[in-house]
Amino acid sequence: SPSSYARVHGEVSRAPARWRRIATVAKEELREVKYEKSEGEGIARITIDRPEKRNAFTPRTVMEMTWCFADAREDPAVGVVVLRGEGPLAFCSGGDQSVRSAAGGYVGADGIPRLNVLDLQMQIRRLPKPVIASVAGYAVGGGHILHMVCDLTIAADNAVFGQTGPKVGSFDAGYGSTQMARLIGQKRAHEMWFLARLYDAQTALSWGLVNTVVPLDQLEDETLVWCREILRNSPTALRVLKSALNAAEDGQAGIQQLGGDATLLFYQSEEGNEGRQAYMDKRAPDFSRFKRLP
Ligand code: S0N
Repeated sequence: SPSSYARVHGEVSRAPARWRRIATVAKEELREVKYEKSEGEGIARITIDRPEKRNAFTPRTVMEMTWCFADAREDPAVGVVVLRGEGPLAFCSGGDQSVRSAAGGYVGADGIPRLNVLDLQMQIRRLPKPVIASVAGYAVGGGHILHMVCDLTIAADNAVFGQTGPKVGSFDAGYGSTQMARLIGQKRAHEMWFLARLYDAQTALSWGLVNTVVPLDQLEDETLVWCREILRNSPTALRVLKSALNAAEDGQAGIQQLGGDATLLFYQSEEGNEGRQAYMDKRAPDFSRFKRLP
């Protein structure tokens, strides 16, 4: 007999679905972001390109950044990624308030409200290559959070940092709060969010919010030097260290990332391959030659 739910709502259809196969997922042209790779060097550079809005991001800007970060991740020639804003006035001023809607997010051309910058934050954290924020001018609101989720921040001496959320009716209770408290401590994180003040580059440096401060005209050169120094180092060591440094904060997802790195290394070992080879040869694996180290 039908359930009480079915009596009220009717039976749920069990008809087969009509599947439409999507053979390609076309990437669109970049309109709000510039994406570059340094020839023969392994540096990818993503530039938010809306200087007239102090590089505020729309859902489209975030999508474009997501595509670029995905490309940088997949390209084995890329060893380090730089995120920056176009022009000297702003790294990023957060979500574009002119497209924020009461419907629950920022609305793009398709009319759908999104908070997709949260996915971008996770993508940066989980990208197994160093990501450097190169900050000139304002890094405020969601733009401030973007620099915080990057692995390193190089600031120009004109950089200005802060959260405006409580003034403009927004907040980030995710990384924007937890990562900030990890970086600068609970008291300062409370101050930064509660008072919504702006802080200069030297204050940010003294708080541990950025790694170094350089004159504005040296920002690009200094960022390149840091990239090149990193690129000399072991990519596997960098990958595992990034996972390890993020693991506790990221909980199970952090352990998954670190665990995935362990699997990746194990798959490259003779011991790991003995198991696979034995399965393929239809024989019992012989692990007797592998040491059980203390
Ligand atoms: C950056 C500021 C301090 C720069 O001041 P300055 O140099 O005096 O320039 P302005 O004349 O103010 O600005 C120049 C033009 O740019 C426009 N503009 C600047 N910022 C934005 C913006 N964020 N949105 C839309 N337009 C912006 C100005 O309007 C101006 O245009 P014209 O010339 O046409 O008048 C100063 O500009 C400033 O304070 N900006 C606003 C900063 C801000 O409040 N940002 C939003 C904060 N909130 C978020 O970012 C939340 C986003 C987020 O990360 C998040 C996280 C978790 C969950 C949800 C979210 C979420 O997405 O909401």
